[in-house]
Amino acid sequence: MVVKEANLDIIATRRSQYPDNGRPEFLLVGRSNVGKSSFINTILGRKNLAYTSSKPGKTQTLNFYGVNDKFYLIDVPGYGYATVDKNTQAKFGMMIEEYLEKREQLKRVFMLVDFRHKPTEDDLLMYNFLKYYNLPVTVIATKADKVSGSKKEKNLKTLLKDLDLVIGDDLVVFSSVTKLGVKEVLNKIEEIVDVI
Ligand SMILES: Nc1nc2c(ncn2[C@@H]2O[C@H](COP(=O)(O)OP(=O)(O)O)[C@@H](O)[C@H]2O)c(=O)[nH]1
Ligand SMILES: [Mg+2]
Repeated sequence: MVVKEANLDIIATRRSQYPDNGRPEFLLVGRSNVGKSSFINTILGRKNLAYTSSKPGKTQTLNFYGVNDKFYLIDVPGYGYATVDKNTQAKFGMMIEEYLEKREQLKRVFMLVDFRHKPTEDDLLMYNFLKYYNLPVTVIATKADKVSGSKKEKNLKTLLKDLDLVIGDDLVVFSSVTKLGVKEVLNKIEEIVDVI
């Protein structure tokens, strides 16, 4: 797939604000700093489309990035599973549940985890939460460039064992620095978008 066009089309907090053109959607979830914005910029081949920063942001919104007038990638900036206060967490929970509950356009979730570490309690909770909604998941193991050769296999084993993926779910080892995994992700998206 060649990314010809990519724009931040819609910023939403409520269902009434979501796009209504029926295009397939892919949601990104993951702790703050895991590399969600970098993932968007990298797979779309844009330097600064999605805002990246080492500081978690404050606004909790669903950001719909329209690609080639064919599908949306959705980023949820400013959310760190456990790092925000209870009130913010509750608001986020409602926003994401409102979205997940009934969204036929949602075709697959990209769940980002840090390849350098064991999945956190929050990562495991999020995976189970997504399974509760029966959503197909591709786990993206980010920052692979920071994992040395000898550790790669060990970390991969730990991830697969701890997450215990259901049939149909899969995992892509990814790096925004070396672009490892970019083609694999784009092919996955293309496969889904093209059959619709
Ligand atoms: N080495 C390396 N750093 C990364 C990678 N992806 C993201 N980062 C860095 O991790 C930090 C957080 O990334 P960001 O995309 O803003 O994470 P977000 O909060 O999940 O959107 C930034 O300093 C990025 O440059 C990667 O694949 N490799
Ligand atoms: Mg971000």
